[in-house]
Amino acid sequence: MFRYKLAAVAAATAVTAGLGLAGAGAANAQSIGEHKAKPSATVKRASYNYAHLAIRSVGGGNYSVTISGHATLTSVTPRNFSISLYSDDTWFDENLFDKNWMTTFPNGDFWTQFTIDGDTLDEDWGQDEVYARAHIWDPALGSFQLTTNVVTGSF
Ligand SMILES: [Ca+2]
Ligand SMILES: [Ca+2]
Repeated sequence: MFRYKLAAVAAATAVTAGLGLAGAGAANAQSIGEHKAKPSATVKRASYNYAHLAIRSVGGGNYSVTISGHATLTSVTPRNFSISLYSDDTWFDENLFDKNWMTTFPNGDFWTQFTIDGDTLDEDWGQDEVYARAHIWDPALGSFQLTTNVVTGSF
């Protein structure tokens, strides 16, 4: 009973505001509503996206490659995450390796690890520069890419 009365009062107030101060009343109601609908945690989560590449020798001319990061997503769908490794070069960044159809964690974090031979990473005479891109899919945002740091080595 009490709730019904409150709702009726609120509705009457909204109508009065709408009739009396159409512009200001509507704007105030909207900004208050938005403030309540977006807790600060959501805003913080939206403020960072990143991808990180690490490469370490595991012996026998092989290397362990790890790509990790975070993507701010509206929702997580299966197979929403792929990666590509590239050589960092002056004229043409060659695609060295792909790993497709992985899925991010529910919070948008992602992580993948694989072992690759040094010949694949040996993209230059002398020193090699390798980076990765994470390809992310979101049903509302579409597809986007996050580029990692460049790892330098003699692979
Ligand atoms: Ca290079
Ligand atoms: Ca090389």
